[in-house]
Amino acid sequence: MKERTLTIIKPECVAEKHIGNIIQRIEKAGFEIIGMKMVRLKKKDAERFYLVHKERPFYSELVEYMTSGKVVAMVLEKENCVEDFRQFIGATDPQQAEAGTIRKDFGQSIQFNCVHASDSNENAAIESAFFFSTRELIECE
Ligand code: FUP
Repeated sequence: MKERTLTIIKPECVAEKHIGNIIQRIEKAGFEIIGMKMVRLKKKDAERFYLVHKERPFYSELVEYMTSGKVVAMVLEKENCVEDFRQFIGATDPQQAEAGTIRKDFGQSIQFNCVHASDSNENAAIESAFFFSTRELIECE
């Protein structure tokens, strides 16, 4: 069955003009883009998006970073999408990421790790609704 995931191309990656490269790799890997938008997150939005990390020491830095520039949010669709996309982007820390993954090739550090990806189907639905209304997502089926 097809699943969806939410990904974000993060500020440093947008600033370094990697949007095109990353989208090309995502498409070539078989993920269908069914929603896409560029936004500059407000502080309260980033705080809400990363609320699960509120108690972690890096929370305020993460919020500051994610509001520091434009980001590109996308909803992707594919069989086994959530797990496959996390494999495809590589480990959270780019230094630990496997060769050929997006984070390995474009990430700079555990914070500047170039893309976000949902970690479960449940979070994919929540995160997708954070950025997109239902009518903004293309029905592929
Ligand atoms: P991931 O699901 O791979 O994005 O990783 P986590 O849920 O563990 O972390 C969420 C975000 O917090 C990461 F994208 C980067 C950030 N982070 C830090 O900035 N510092 C850390 O030490 C760990 C994570």
